[in-house]
Amino acid sequence: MTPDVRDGTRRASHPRRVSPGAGATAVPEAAWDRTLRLIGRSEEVALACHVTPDGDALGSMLAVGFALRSIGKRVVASFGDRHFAVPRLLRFLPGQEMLVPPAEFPAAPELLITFDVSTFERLGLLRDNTARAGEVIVIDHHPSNEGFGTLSLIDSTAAATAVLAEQLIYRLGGRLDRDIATCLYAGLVTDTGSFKHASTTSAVHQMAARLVATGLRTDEIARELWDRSPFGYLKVLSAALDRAVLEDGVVWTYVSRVDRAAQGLPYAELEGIIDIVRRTDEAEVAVVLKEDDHGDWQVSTRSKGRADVGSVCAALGGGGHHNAAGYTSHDSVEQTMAAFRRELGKV
Ligand SMILES: [Mn+2]
Repeated sequence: MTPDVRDGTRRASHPRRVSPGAGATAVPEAAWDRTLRLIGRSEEVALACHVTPDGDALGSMLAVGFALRSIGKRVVASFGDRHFAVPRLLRFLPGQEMLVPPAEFPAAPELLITFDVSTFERLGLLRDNTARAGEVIVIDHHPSNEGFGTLSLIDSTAAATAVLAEQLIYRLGGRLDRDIATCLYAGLVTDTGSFKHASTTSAVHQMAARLVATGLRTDEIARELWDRSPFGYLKVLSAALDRAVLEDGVVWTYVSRVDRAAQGLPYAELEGIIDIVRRTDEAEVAVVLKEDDHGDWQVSTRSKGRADVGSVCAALGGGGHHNAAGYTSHDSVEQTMAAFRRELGKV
């Protein structure tokens, strides 16, 4: 061991903290460097994630928000939903004081960073703000990402956007504390389906270990994310399962606005239904149509691996991953399923 390592001067001479998983992403070093330069010259950084945010979108955004604040940046964060509200499942996440409704978001941010947003459309009400931004850094892991920004940090091999968010935090000179780790962990467990999906690599578990080491209550996070619902959920789930159809390897069902209204159940509570439907042994593909508050059908799809539902949903105007994807349909349930089957037959 050389003296400069022992007394720490070598470490101190490095311009940035070396991350435990450095080099583990497919993002080119030049893109990281440019990101740090853009952040370095900005006093305020605007952050956006996709509409109806999930744990990965909101968690990644808030985690990076904490790190930016710790290096003295002003941070403003949002997502472009018409009815701006953090989904109930994610209200336990720290850092929500960084959030503002779309109407209070900077009209033309100097620097905007997006999280888990695969298409311009998924910015919702923040599309104009994004179009007018000076620089737009897109941080994402969707293979279908359109690359709508001025700089892309996209790694389709990453299990979650949270993986890239962790890298950015280290490169900013930040370190994991319990708040940051809670946000990143929410992203990691959401997108790996509680470490069940094929994306759950050893690197994922190593990241989880780093996060848990900050003192997270993983049991409490799990209960918040998956193990609680209002009683009305049972009734809506029952109606959805009762009308489930199994045909030619596809299991599908739907939940209408009427179903939800009868139980006073918000749309966001329907998230987990696909996970029950997709367990059907006889089906290779699972589909759940969920009618949102505007009368559109939000179509969630899952594959066990043979069919690429990501391509199917992309062809229908949505996007996602090989085994988990979705899109919006303005047609009836019957027309929506007919169109889905047509596309599924092509892949
Ligand atoms: Mn994600």
